Amino acid sequence: MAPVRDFGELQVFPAWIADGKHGEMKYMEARDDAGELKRTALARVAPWARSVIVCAINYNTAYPYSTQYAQTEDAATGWISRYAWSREDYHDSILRRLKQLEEELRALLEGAGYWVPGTGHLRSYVDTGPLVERVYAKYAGIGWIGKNTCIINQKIGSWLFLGVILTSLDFASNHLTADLPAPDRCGTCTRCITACPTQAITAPGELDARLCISYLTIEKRGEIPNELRAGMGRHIFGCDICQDVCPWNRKAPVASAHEFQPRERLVNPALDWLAEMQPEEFREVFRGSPVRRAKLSGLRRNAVVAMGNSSNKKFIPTLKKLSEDSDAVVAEHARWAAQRLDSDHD
Ligand code: B12
Ligand code: SF4
Ligand code: SF4
Repeated sequence: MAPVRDFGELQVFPAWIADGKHGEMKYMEARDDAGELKRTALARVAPWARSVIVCAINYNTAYPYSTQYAQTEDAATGWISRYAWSREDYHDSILRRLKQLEEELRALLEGAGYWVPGTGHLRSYVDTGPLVERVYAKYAGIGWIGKNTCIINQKIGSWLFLGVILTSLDFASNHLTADLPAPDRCGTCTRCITACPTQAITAPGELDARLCISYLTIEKRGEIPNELRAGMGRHIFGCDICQDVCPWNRKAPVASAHEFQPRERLVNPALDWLAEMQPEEFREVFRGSPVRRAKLSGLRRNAVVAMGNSSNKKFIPTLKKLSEDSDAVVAEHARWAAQRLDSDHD
């Protein structure tokens, strides 16, 4: 639980937007009637809000990390990030859990005489609320904001989804007098910064989304800038590297929830399968999956770039064929990839 406050970290956000570090994620720029960025204007956008209940759930599953696969695999496969191979889109599964919690809380408070039906508010969000979730997670005591910008819990690590319930109840007014927020335990470690293939972590805790593989593979539409393609390696959707290398994830517990378990074939999937996927199969394989956000065109584009980065010359005939694809973006990336493999020396 965190109180609604103008936390110092929130001042980073407007500068981040002004510098254009959000790239093409226009929804991050949403403003209220006064022209303030909605995500840092909670007190104005929801003037009734007094406290934020922040929930975190572990989505780790018992599969090796991408950094381990990269050393052992035969370069014919790619990487769909740990959060996205799940059976259900986390937005749906977390929101369902939050709504259930809302109901239970309402009933509990009503029973105790703290809630009069028809008054007060409880409103749940996953990603889309008028707030920067990680800042509230920090002040709710869930963890510290690591140098990789992720919330890290000392016992669980960072494989966490966050969800928030805004409430008009003043649960948290004295809350910050407790041992919160959690102390920063990154210390002198800089593993995530060093391991990031595209140097997207430009300073401890600061990320330029335009350089981040997660942004490039999930949010970026159309062409991926030429100079960033090689750094994407064999990532198809999202990126886990800055969390894979984090010492706090070395012993991360595994979640048992069914919805976070991988869909068949999505752990380290075959690149040619994805690059040549047709709309019908896309709909079938990714029904209700977060991967749908990239759309078929984006997924195929990413798979083609990964083939180009694979050093696997077996892909050249497929890439030459895809160079003539009716999807102009796929075709252009396939030409780039074929050329890259052609010029690779054995
Ligand atoms: C846009 C977005 C992205 C963008 C931008 C990421 C980013 N770091 O900003 C992209 C597409 C790249 C992305 C990637 C990922 N995302 Co994302 N993303 C979001 C979203 C919707 C908004 C984040 C945001 O506001 N960014 C703007 C920046 C400025 O804010 P911030 O990084 O949170 O930074 C705050 C603090 O770090 C602090 N701060 C920043 N710099 C500094 C510097 C100093 C010195 C200090 C003291 C503080 C400080 O102030 C900032 C706020 O003003 C949130 C959900 C939400 N509504 O909050 C999910 C969210 C952050 N993402 C999440 C996840 C899981 C991921 C990925 C792991 C997915 C993947 N595997 O590919 C990666 C991780 C990449 C990474 N290292 O961050 C989770 C994070 C869970 C966690 N444990 O932290 C969230 C909370 C979604 C959720 N509901 O669970 N994401
Ligand atoms: S998600 Fe990948 S590309 Fe983005 S900051 Fe982390 S390591 Fe770098
Ligand atoms: S890898 Fe090291 S510096 Fe990066 S978030 Fe983890 S502990 Fe912090």
